[in-house]
Amino acid sequence: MPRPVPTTTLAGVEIFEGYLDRDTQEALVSDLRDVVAQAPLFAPKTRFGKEMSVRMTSAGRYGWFTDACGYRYIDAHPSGTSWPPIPKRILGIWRALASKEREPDCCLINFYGETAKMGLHQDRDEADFGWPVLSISLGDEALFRVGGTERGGKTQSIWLRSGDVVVMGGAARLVYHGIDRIKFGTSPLLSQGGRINLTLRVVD
Ligand code: MD6
Ligand code: FE
Repeated sequence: MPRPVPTTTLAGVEIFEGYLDRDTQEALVSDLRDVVAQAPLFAPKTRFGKEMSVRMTSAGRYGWFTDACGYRYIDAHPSGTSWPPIPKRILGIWRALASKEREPDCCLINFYGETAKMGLHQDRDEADFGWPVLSISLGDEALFRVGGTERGGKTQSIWLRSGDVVVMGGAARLVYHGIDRIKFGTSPLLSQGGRINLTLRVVD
């Protein structure tokens, strides 16, 4: 299969709008319920001591974590249990759009409730920026802001919807990006509302 063409490109960030159909989205939610049953969502604190508004957990060899010691990858859930494997269906999306050469080491799962957001950041806790980062949006719409590789540059925004996939690679691997807000209740996928974002990365 040739690689699909992005429907939109924003500062080099590729967006595949509507890439996942509704059945696939539902199957992913079911996969994630199994992951969260083994590795429950938690609300991490940044190194500044502030609790993040998203709740998170991970699957894979590594999970992303933050506390007073800073941002890093850790090899077990904070409870001590190992991170569950990344569901096969998620690896298939990575293979189709990100890389057939290597599988991701981490699938970070972020859950956004009604008031959650994510400040502008770069994904730079990985060893090799030659590998892309892929993200999957499920549930409510979210306003995604993309800037350049320097903080304070001009930014552009796009609404991400359930089933959209984003790939940040090449010259766009280190662009600043964040979620300004979600539009709660805009998707029927999650019965209680909210949004899930999955980010897949090669870590080391
Ligand atoms: C989000 N996304 O969509 C936040 N990071 O909730 C990210 O932080 C992100 O979409 C790296 C690559 C793609 C992304
Ligand atoms: Fe990110």
